[in-house]
Amino acid sequence: MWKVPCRPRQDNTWFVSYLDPIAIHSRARDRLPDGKTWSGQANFLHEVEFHFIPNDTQFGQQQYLHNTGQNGAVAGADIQVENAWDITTGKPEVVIAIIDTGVDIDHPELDFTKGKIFINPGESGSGRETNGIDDDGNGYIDDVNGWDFYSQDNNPRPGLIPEAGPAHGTGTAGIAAAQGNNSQGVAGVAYGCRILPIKISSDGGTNFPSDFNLGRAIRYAADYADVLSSSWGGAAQSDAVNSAIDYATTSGRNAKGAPPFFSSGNAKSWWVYRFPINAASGSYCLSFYFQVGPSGGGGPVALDNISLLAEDEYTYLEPFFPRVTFEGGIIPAGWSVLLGGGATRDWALWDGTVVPGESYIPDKQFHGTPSTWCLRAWQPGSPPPGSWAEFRSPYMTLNGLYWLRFAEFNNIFTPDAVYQVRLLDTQGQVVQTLGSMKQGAYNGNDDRVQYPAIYANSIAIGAITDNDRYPNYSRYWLTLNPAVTGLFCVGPSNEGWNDVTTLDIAGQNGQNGGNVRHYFGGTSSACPCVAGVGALILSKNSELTLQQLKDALKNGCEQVGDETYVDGKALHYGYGRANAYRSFTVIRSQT
Ligand SMILES: [Ca+2]
Ligand SMILES: [Ca+2]
Ligand SMILES: [Ca+2]
Ligand SMILES: [Ca+2]
Repeated sequence: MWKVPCRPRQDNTWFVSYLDPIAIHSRARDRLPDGKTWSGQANFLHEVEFHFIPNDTQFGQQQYLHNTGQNGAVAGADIQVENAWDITTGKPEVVIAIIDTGVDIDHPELDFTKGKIFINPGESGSGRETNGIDDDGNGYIDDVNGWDFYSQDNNPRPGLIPEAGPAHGTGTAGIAAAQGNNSQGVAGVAYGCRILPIKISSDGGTNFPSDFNLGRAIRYAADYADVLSSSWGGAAQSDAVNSAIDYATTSGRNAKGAPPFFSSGNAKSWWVYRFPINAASGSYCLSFYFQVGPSGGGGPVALDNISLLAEDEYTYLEPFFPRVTFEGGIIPAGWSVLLGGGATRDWALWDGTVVPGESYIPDKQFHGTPSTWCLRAWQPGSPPPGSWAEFRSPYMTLNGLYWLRFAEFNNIFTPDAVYQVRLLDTQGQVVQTLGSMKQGAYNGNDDRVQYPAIYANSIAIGAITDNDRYPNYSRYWLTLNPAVTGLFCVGPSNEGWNDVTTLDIAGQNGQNGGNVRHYFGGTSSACPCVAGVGALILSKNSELTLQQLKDALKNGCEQVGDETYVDGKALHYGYGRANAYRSFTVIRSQT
């Protein structure tokens, strides 16, 4: 007899139990309505541990998704998405608006012809895409795949020029939903979901529309998308933008409320640089060269965590594998300090102790590392104009393309000071200036969450490194409204041991000549990462209200990082690091 004809599912799969397994096929046929066919298979019970790993060629470099401890990162410091993917990789009905510099919808990983991009049903079919008529009467002509709110046209693509600026939106879109498990490139967090590209910049990625048009962009996103991801900010408060955010949270998703994720903004003192090296076969050394300019004055600079990466922009190489950290107060063997022009104490080891009388100090160590020591160039009093200090690596054999990666702090405040990284030949001559550090990169202590992330109805997303440390750039301060916290939660990003690998504009355009980039990060990266988690949660349960979605995100967060959580929150991390699988577990218990 039938024990239980149970678990009918929408896809016409039934789970049945029968005491006589031999007879199950004939009995099942007997009970089917006319015209229906039957196929069945045994359902063996066994212990399984799911860990779906997609076949994307660079998935192993996406430590923000699956952190195995790459290059010194902390295993597990990720959003635990591979476990969530066993339940859903995102549904195409769930749409993520990427409000940014435009999205490369011709990219093979975001291909609008292959269902990766939202299609406006009111502007598609029967030639409505290109008839020059606003067929759906929404105020936008032929808006079939998003809208450009800067140029006011229906082309949401970025500027196609070989520069990194326009590639920002393709990078954020890739983190959220690059096509996964397609044997190429990367996998997005919610790669089964679709992207709605909302362009809010000029082709160069540098100019932005009026507050009025920013408001229209957010309202448009709220009308068609389930999740809004905005990796921008810094302007003054605006009623147009505030009311659009309110509109998303109240009218979005058929009045269930669409989550408006905003990056908290980047600030502060330490930076990770990458400079390209292009060397003909030979022996070279690196020089970090700092010279006080003719107008005098200096300001402290500091240096830490020097690595050499392969041409692939990811693999750490000898001769200082994985990195020079100065830990224990030791200058590594073979490195040397040269002084000249009257300099007396530049490029010395420093343990982070505040030096009395200094008006400008690197106020914090490089938080992305467990490091205490760094190398620091600073001279008390008035260093003589023209005095210089050089920190030289040992000689090494190079041949071809490499990347030099290092962490740097500087507060050089005179425009004529020189702070460069150089490649020297065996005669000590400069054969290539790899790059210059920007003057005054240190920008004070304004760590406040930027607007619009700071707005009460926004969801502000900060960043955490791949070793669960505060990355120093991630803005976190509380809002002026004590009832509202500055930061909701954090997503894994750069300034630990690895940067963020995501999509680049396809081909020669964008940050590099390929389809993928390896040097992305900031809160710009953390925001679409968490927005992707939000899209996965809504793919699992589309009925959640905005508040339920926020609760699922919040209760899934891991309380990680190097500080104490009070009432569930930490100053630099909000509710903690987003975790897709834990949020799924929370929803299971909620529903
Ligand atoms: Ca229209
Ligand atoms: Ca039309
Ligand atoms: Ca892929
Ligand atoms: Ca490219």
